[in-house]
Amino acid sequence: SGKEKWPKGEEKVWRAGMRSVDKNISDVTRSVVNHVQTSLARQPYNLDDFGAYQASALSVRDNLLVNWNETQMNYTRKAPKRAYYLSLEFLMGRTLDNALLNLGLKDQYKDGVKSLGFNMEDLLEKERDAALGNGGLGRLAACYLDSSASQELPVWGYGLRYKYGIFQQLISQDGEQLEAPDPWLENQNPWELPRIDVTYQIRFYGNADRVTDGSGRAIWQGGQEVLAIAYDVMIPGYGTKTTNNLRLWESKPKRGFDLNSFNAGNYEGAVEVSNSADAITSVLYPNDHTFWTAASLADILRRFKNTGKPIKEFPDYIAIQLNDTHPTLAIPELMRILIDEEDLHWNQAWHIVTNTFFYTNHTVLPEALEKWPVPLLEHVLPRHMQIIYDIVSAQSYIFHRPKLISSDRTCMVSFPYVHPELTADVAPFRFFLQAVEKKYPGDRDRLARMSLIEEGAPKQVRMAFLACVGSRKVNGVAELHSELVQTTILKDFVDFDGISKFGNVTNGITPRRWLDQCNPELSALISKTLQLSPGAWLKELTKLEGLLPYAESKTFRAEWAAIKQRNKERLARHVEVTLGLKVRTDAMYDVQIKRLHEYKRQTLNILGVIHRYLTLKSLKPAERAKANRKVVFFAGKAAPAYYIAKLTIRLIVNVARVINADPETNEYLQLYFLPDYSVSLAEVLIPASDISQHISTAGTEASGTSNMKFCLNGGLLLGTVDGANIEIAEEVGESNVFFFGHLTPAVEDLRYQHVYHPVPIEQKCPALAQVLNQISGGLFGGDGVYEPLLNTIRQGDYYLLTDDFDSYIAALAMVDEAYLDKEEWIKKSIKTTAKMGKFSSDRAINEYAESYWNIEAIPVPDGIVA
Ligand code: 73E
Repeated sequence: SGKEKWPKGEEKVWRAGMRSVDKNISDVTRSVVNHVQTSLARQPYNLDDFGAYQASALSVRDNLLVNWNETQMNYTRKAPKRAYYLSLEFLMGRTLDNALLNLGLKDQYKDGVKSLGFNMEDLLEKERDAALGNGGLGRLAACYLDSSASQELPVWGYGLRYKYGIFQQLISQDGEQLEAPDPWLENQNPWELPRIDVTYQIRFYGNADRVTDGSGRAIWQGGQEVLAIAYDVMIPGYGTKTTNNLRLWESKPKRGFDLNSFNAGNYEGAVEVSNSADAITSVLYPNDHTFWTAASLADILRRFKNTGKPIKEFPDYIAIQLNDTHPTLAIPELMRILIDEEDLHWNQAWHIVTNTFFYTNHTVLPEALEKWPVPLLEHVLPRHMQIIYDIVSAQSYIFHRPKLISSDRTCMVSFPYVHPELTADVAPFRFFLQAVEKKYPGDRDRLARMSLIEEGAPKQVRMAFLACVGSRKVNGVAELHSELVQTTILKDFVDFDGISKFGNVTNGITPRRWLDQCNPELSALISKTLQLSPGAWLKELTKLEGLLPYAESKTFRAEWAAIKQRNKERLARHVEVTLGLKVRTDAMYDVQIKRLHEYKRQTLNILGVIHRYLTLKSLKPAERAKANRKVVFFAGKAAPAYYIAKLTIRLIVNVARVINADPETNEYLQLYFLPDYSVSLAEVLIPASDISQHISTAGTEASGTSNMKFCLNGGLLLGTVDGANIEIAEEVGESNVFFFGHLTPAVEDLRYQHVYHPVPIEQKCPALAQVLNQISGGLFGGDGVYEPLLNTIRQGDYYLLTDDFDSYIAALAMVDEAYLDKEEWIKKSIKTTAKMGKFSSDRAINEYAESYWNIEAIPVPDGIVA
């Protein structure tokens, strides 16, 4: 009829697609048309971009499913050792483009949707990010899934199917962060498969009564049960059939279950949850945590039992990686299953557990180390708390077993956490504790320091200690960080267990998403230059070294620079479309994008911007005209309750308003805070950057992973000697990075000086004092609102801004100077990309597979797996 409009007039193709046997139509086109008709029940006319995206996604999903089924069948048949990655966060971002890349179907689908009147790039933009995480830790999990599948490793992820992703960030008139919910599932999610056949019942509350037969068992009953339902997300490997699984759990009330009181949980009020500064939001609800760890373990156990192997072989077939302490309750949960349900002896169970789990620590910041109140655990998970008490006791027993033989069995010592009902089998440790005391006479501090349970009101379980004693190995995420783990927070455990339990796996990033997908032009130039197919270097990233000689080629440098320029223009277009702001593209792009946190020192950056602004203002026009033109970008979310972080955002936004409106300087300096930072926004920002900032106080940023992403895309690094910055500099050469600031060993002493020998800022750092005074004086408005933020620097200055400011400004000046020599700069950029091979998550995941999990690649054979 007259009103019905076929998309861009491609009526013939649509009609052919609808007749399923037309030979002139590609399979892709036919499949998309078919999904429009059947899955979406829509008519081709008036189909919008979103509908076309949905149909394309469902069509791609069909391809994934074939591979997914074959992969799982192959695993079942071969029954290899498998690894499971337990993480509370998976920051997946968008899927369609990644799935097409990994399947090798990008061109087919681009052409397919084009023949139906659509542009693939527009369709990709219709997908919502899966933002089930906060930042680096969750994105790391996503990169590791990509690499596991690409390396054909039998690895599954387990996590939670949150109804809402991380909040959407809005910026108010005043420049304040506002939070809106992210109902990401609202439009249905074509990438998940509900598995109503895979469900488990998970218990909470109730009573756990020890059986007095000396077996260590207990009977846990009563309380309430909640249903865990599995949703599977397919994880395709790049250039391989292997398609792994990410299983996310949804909770559903059992009939008669009062979900409201479950969620509101009176336990919340029962104990004050300590989340000082709420720095990194870990929501300390043990019901969430156990609910999914328990479901995951039940699922893992069921799969293991299907192989028919005896339970004692569990660790030969299963490795479980704990992504930080959030899933640590898996340790007492597996103990519970083995003792109470599988009838194993306590020691046998402990042997299995401590050979199954592996723990990755992601932070040494004391306020971010999880502690759970004992009364809360006792209430919600009485049996788990009992087991934790038993571990506390057995911990010392196991550590000191050799000495037990000679210990004198007559005298009982009182140890703070000997459970009175401890079973006979575990009891020997009581005698042994005397030996501990003998070994460290008077060193009750050590016992208290190492106990899984911290004294206080209330007592709290130290989750990092529990994860450590319950795991076979413990690792940090960059060399410096791993060393700090071993010499600070877990030092006593290194003394007890020996250093061989502790290791390092430096983080990595997937070059598929973080180069090929986000920077297609650069990827194409690299393939052309190396004369390799993308697959040949994207899976062997050290091949990038082949670019080094081309740094000397003027034509290559020109191509390299032109791509950077077009990426700046792409970013500028994005800012114009989304925010209506015009960004100049003939300038250096300086980017800092990450969660807002005092230790990451976005404040140092904004104070540096203000300093630059004041300096520009003080110059005569002729002098100013010589200045390097620069656009500074910030993006990042602050935890909703993190007051100082939110103030920092407010300051950045209001400084931007003043600076961008100043006709005297805005040719030389522009500043933007891009709201609602996400994986997808990072994909536009990173390829456009000339320089990015990673400027944490030395010793505070465990690794950082965006530093790797920028460098891989030819952006240079301005940073402190911290986290993975150090290893990046080792690879690319110190002459190609801009380092500044005090080093980790100096930090403690500097903090001491701040407290005991404070020097007024005017004296210590006049340039900084001037900047602070301008803010206080109202140059950026705010009527004094910034004082609490400024006072963190004036008083105490825990993150050492007053110590590092001058060297920071000097480093920025060196960046400007280096940028003046464009050809040299591009050389640095090329050399940086060329030396980033180490930071592929393929390398990292292979280290876990070989040195931790002891698993091997299980390729899916050609042909149908029977
Ligand atoms: O340095 C980053 C690191 O690159 C670190 O801060 C981050 O993990 C990244 C990946 O290893 C991290 N996130 C958390 N702790 N460290 C965290 C803690 C509690 C809740 C959520 C995230």
